Amino acid sequence: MKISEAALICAVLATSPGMAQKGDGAAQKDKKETTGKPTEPPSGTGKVHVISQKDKKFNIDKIKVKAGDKIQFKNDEKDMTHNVFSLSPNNTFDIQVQEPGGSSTVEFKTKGVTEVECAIHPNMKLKVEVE
Ligand SMILES: [Cu+2]
Repeated sequence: MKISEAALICAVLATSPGMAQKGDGAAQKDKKETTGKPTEPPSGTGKVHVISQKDKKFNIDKIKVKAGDKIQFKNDEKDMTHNVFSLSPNNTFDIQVQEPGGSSTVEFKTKGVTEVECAIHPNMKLKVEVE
C-alpha cells in the first residue's frame, strides 16, 4: 500500500513542472509590448525614455540614462520630417528620415556622453549622459 501511494505522489510531482512552465510563459506573453519593430532585440531590463520632437526641437536638451536604457524618439510635428543621429563613438546611430507621427527606439549601450542631433535642423541638440 505504501509503495503504491509513493508512486502516485511521484506521478503527480512529475506533471507539475510542465504546468508551471506553461503558466510562466503566459505571464511573459502578457507583459510583452507590441511595438511592431522587429529590429529591437529584447535585451536586458532597460527603461524606455520618450523624447518628443516638436517645433524643430527636442522637448528636453539633456537627459541622464543608464547603460542599456532606450530612448524612443517621437516625431510630433504636423508636417515636418526629422533625421535624428549621433556620431558619438560610444553610441553611434542614425534613425534616418522620420516622418511626422513616426517613432524610433534606440538603445544606449555604452557609458559616456552621446551628442544627438538632427541632420535637417542643425539647432536641434540633445545631450544624453549614459551612466
Ligand atoms: Cu529635425
